[in-house]
Amino acid sequence: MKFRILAQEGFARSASFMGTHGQTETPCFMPVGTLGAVKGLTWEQVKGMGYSLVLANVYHLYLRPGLEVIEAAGGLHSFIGWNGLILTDSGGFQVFSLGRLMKIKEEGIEFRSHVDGSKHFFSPEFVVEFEERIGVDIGMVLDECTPYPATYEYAKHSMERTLRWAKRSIEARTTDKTALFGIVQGGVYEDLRLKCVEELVKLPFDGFAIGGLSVGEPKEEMYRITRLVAPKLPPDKPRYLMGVGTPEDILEAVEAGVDMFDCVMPTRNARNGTLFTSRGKINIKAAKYRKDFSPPDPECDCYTCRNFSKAYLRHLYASGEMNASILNTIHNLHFYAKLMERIREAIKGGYFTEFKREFLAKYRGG
Ligand code: PRF
Ligand code: ZN
Repeated sequence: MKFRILAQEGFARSASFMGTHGQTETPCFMPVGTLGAVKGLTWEQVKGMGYSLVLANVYHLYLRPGLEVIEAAGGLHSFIGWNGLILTDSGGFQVFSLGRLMKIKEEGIEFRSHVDGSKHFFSPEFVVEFEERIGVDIGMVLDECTPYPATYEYAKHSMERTLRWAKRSIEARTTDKTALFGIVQGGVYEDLRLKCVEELVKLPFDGFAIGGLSVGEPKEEMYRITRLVAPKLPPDKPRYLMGVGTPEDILEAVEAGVDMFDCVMPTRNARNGTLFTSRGKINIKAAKYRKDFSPPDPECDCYTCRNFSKAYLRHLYASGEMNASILNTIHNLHFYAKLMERIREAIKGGYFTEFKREFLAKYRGG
């Protein structure tokens, strides 16, 4: 793994990340392909938008199709037919949100599958082994995403356990083909966050993530913790803000020094008929679009905006056509790709602050 800073403006930076299966420029957004697919799109379309790093999930892939099938296929890349970079989240977060969590023990987490109710156990060592065996470019360690709200005592114990798991994850490593990222927890408590950073950066991780945010806390809390934590992480390693976010969130976090993002929002919203445009979000279901033959975003040059009107997309949605999901997803992921590209250009050109202000004025102004 190689990470090279290309330009910097304040805390914001643009860099190039090189992994086992290719290269990406940061700040970047990772489309969510939890089960080994970005819903509604082919990899050719994903690549065509400029994405070269996607996200998948250990929890889901472990349950279905399972390690045996992925290994027999020759690893995750060959199994899913994607030749770019892959990052897998460790599954801890998904166990908490999806599966029926049974018990968090010092040894690991016990849970029941959301698929068939069967019992399973994840240890930090097993997660690292799984990520190495399926051959992903970046693996995330097993952590506990502290819920919001949480008492100081709970957040402290949970953060300390996440730290002990981080140490065990580092010791479980057997290859540098899979880069390993540590995760900062600590809830909304500044001293816990700082303590977690202090201990975590002593370990030889290839990058660091900020977890436990965007879990229901007010935006200002999320920005406060991001602005506190990001600049304290090693400047020569990538920084990843997990599960974030809206275009506004991304701009705020880039300004604080974050390099990588993932979020279900552009893909999930697309399937619900919500489109991101340069003048804010629109809902394609709205009656006012019945005879609106203009594209979703006149400033967008994606396949959807070049060829189809809001009236047609509304009709597809109302009729339950699968092309509604596909065309909306193409637009939203293109919008996010373009946003990240403009952010990188702005940092390199030294005008990120102005870009942020102008983008938000228009986006919020409608
Ligand atoms: N931990 C992990 N994955 C995550 C999170 C976390 O805290 C979040 C929180 N926004 C999203 N995905 N492992
Ligand atoms: Zn478009």
